[in-house]
Amino acid sequence: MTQLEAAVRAKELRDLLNYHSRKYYVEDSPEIEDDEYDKLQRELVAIETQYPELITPDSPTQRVGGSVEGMFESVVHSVPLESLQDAFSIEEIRAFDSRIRADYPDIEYSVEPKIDGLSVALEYENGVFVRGSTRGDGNVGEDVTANLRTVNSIPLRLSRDIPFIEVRGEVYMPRSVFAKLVEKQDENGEKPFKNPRNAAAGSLRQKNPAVTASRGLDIFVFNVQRSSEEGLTGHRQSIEYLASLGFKTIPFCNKFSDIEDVIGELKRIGEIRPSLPYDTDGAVIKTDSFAYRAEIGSTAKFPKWAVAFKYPPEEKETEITDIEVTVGRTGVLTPTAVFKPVLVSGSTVSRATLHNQDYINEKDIRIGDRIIIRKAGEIIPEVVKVVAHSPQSEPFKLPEVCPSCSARVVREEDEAAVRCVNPECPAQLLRNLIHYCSRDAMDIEGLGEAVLERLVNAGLVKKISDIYTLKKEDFMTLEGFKDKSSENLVAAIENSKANDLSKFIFALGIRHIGQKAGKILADHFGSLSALACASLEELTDIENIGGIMAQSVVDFFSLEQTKSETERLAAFGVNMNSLREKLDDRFAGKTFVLTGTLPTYSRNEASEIIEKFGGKTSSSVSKKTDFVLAGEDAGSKLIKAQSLGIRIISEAEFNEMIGD
Ligand code: 0OX
Repeated sequence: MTQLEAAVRAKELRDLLNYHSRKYYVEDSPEIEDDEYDKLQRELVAIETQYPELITPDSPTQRVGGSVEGMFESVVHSVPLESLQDAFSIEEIRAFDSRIRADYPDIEYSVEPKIDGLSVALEYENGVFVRGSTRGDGNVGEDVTANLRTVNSIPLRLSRDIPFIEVRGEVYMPRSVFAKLVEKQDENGEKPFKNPRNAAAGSLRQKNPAVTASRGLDIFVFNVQRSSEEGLTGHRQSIEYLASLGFKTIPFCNKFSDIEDVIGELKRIGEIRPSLPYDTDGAVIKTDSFAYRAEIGSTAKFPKWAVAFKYPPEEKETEITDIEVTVGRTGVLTPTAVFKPVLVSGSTVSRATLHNQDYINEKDIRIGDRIIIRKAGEIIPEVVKVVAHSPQSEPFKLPEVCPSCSARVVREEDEAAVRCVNPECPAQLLRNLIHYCSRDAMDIEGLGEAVLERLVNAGLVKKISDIYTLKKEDFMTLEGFKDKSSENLVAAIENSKANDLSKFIFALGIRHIGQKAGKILADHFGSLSALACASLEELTDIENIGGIMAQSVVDFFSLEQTKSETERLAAFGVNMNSLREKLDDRFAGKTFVLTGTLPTYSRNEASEIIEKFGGKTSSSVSKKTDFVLAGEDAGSKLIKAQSLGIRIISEAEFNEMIGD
């Protein structure tokens, strides 16, 4: 393809992808299947990789990129993002109407939900998204363009290339996304976000846009702040105009002239609120006519032509009957309050997570307490506060031993979670087994999640070392296994015994000890027995082994279960000594970055060779990179290396360097 042909096709693909992205994310009415979309996207990526000069800021391939260094830049809003005065009763709404109606008897109001997220301003030049900022104090916000670009429902290009427009919208995290995020945070022992609003705020202020991209944020646009196009006379009309430009606009925005109808609409929105997939913290009543808005004006703080009606949060009182503690797949102990069932925000609830010990302490939650319950984000039951302790109650403490395996639990510094780190803990067994057998660990081909799950369910594997007791006949009892496949598996298990110590250390699944740390520890200690009796000081003295890693190693090897399990593994013949030979130091002080698919080496194989010659590998290209070893389909790393003038080598050149 010539560059000209590529440019034409790239433009065609961008328009197509932008159109389908709008159909999917904004209008919720996709016209093509996901894999068709992916195919188009891949074609565009291929063209842009070959001709990086063809990349445009509105390209759908450019949603994630460019991390923020230091502070976010300030943005002065040329039209302030005003806030709203609140009303907590219908009387206040009637009073608001009376004040306006005295001067404007033919007043019309639009009513829309008030989305509980963060206000942002989005600026477009010639139809292309150029800047996005937070509301801040209404006059000065922060430039979060790179993060807003990752929000799929924000168009990178409008449906018409109008010279200039700035709009305002509310970025939010859908409730379902929030629920999954909190579950993951609990599982990882991180402090969970309190509600979808905080989660959205935290996600929008990330320094790395890839993190924001993973957070599933969404937006509703509800205002034209300023525009090079004129002629809009009212709010409802402007919402339709915004939708025609490709924005996802605020839903349920209706116009009424009678205040009783406005009140009816407030009731209606109040009823559907619990079932909406996002949080709302009220409904906004706005004077629809822009001419009237200008006449009515604003106070120093708020527009006088609008008001936010706040719905009272639904809260119920009940009694905690128990606090249950469960162990998750990552070993975190999670307490859950069990209480007498109550109906809140449309459904009956009887349990609420208490997250961790700090959360329990902060609210002093105990068994037998009278408590107030509400739904955070209208979906997740939450203990708001304790009304009264029962007379004989005592502060609740998480158990000191794992409820699943009775091993002593640990709480790491700076962590909210208490964890069971016993490798044999049944609650974590499957996860540990999957990790142990995985490619970068003991690399037992054929022992993947599905087979391991069946072995565990059949009672054939109760701990990692049981893998080495498995015989051909054991596999034959599982459905789908024949003579040959069973023999292959037994052989793969046998082969794994000869792995290098670094792989074995990584395979043990010690928290915070990844592949790289596994190698460092193997190189330093040379044997598992030496590592097992290393002190905290000895560990922290090693370059690249931090305090958290060191403590984790010490905790792991102090468990009785670790001792018996590693002894059993050694008895089965699993190698526990370092086999890594250092060839020579030709790559000493050199850093390599691997990208794309190499013709013959896997990434791990290439990294191992580099390390055997004393070099290092890194996952990102920077000025410190010495070589980028690039294979087929190399993407952004290759482009970055080119722009930094870093030497790019092929596998063939690499082989020459190592004297293959
Ligand atoms: C919302 C929301 C916020 C425009 C002028 C004053 C307030 N959170 O959903 N603000 C406004 O209106 C601005 N409308 C909304 N729907």
